[in-house]
Amino acid sequence: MASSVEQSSSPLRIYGIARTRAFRALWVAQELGLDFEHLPIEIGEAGARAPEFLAINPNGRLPFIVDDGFVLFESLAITLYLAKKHSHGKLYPATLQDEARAWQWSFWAISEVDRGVNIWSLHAVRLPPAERDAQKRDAALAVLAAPFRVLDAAVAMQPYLLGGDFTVADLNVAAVISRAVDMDLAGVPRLKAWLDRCLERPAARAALALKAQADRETPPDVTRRIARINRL
Ligand SMILES: N[C@@H](CCC(=O)N[C@@H](CS)C(=O)NCC(=O)O)C(=O)O
Repeated sequence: MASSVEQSSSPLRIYGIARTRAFRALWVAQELGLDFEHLPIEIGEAGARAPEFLAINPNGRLPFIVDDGFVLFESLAITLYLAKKHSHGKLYPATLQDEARAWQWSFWAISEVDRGVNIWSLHAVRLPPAERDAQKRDAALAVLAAPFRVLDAAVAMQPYLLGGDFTVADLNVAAVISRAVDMDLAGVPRLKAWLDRCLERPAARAALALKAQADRETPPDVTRRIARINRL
């Protein structure tokens, strides 16, 4: 059943600091040119797990949105919902089959690559060098090798996942693996070219700038907490 909260002055509120999976919601909102309010709350007790936010999203995780009183959590459900609401037949596919393929790639991204990319980025880039675990980093790369080959092949003969046009399928997969831009992707050159194409879009660049700023402002203690809370 849908939950609802009191109406705010903005039609759409996106909760979550841009360093988190809130980046995905921020990207789609920019892509759609929406009027929205960003509430960059943190993870944990001081943020998403504080009583006032648990009352909206009882999972205590980020992101979540409130859209005209309609509450939604799960980052890729949010992108699919907003794309379908505001761009049916364009960013959101028009046909039943293409819609199903957008779901397919979204579920694929969450189940096949989301955790691996996060573990890799923490232990290759985001934790202080002395605290990075090379075994975890290499194990994550090993897990990602097969799905990355699948993605590389999917964009070998066409510029985007569903064909000639950028859709929410591309946005979801590229957002999930966006931190892979720091990886050596020489072995999957078509994936790399596709990822660059997606992340060079003005809306992606705007959301990436928020993410980069949040990364820069994140103290090491918070990064350690992220690794601990999310068991990465
Ligand atoms: N599958 C969820 C995952 C949400 C999630 O794990 N969010 C992280 C931040 S990126 C979080 O809130 N972690 C802190 C916690 O679990 O307390 C989604 O895609 O929205």
